[in-house]
Amino acid sequence: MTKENLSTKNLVTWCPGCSNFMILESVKKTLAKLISENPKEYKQEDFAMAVGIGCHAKIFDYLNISGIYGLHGRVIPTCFGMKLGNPNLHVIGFAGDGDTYAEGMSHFIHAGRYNSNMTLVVHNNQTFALTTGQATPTSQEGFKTKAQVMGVLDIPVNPIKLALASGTTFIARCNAKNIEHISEILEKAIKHKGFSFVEIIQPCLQFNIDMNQITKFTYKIPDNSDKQKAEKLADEWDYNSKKGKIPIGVIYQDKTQKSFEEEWPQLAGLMKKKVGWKNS
Ligand SMILES: Cc1ncc(C[n+]2csc(CCOP(=O)(O)OP(=O)(O)O)c2C)c(N)n1
Repeated sequence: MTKENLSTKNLVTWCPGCSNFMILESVKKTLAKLISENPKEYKQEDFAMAVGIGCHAKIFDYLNISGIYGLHGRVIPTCFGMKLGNPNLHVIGFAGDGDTYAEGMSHFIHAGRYNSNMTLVVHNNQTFALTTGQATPTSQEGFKTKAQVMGVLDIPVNPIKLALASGTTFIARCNAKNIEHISEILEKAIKHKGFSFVEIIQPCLQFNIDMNQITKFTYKIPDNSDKQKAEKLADEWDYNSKKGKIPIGVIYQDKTQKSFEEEWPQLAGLMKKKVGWKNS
């Protein structure tokens, strides 16, 4: 299995220099590694994805795994539906920050509570990029757009804190510019038995160039499983300031909770037999 097997022939239409290229590369690298190293556990045909609507969602056209091009804000319930249909699938959702933290916010909170065994990758460029740069709930204060001409007046939400508060059992943050690091974290997220949330901070070179500067504030942390420490790490960056520190890595992991699929006897039965409903 090579990264080429995971590529498609579709023309890539992201802007030149967009960090979505790096996210795509990291995903291919991770899946190729998992499939090559453990072909019994990880088969290309057992990976499935759902995407939202946005620049991030074009990954659907460039990544050679099955899936559903979803609706804006509905990546999580689409992934959840796939898991209910066949809990043996390795399901990955690719979503935008607008997608996840605006229209999709309630799904994000409940995903933490449900702890379904799937991975959510949020491409957080702090703007609704595809619709030409309006502010999302994680945009920085003062961010001037065509729709927010006075600059954003509201404080950004902190998705890491929300994930912690709603019981998410795997929470990580990455920087889109670091392919090696994303691959390392994504592998851990996919192997995690429960809901894994990987937020990838990325600049939007077209609509939120300001956040291009934040890379210099990022620093790597060792994997953490202490909740109080995770809360402190989450507090280190408020999605606003261009100073201070931005921790990247596994901010919190709890390996003790059962996943949704393990809790439900019907789904646990399908996993034991390694089949979906169709062949049960
Ligand atoms: C239900 C619904 N609401 C709104 C839209 C309009 N819409 C399409 S793409 C988009 C912006 C996407 O922004 P984000 O999720 O942050 O992804 P990005 O483009 O930044 O990757 C919006 C608001 C839509 N297509 N469907």
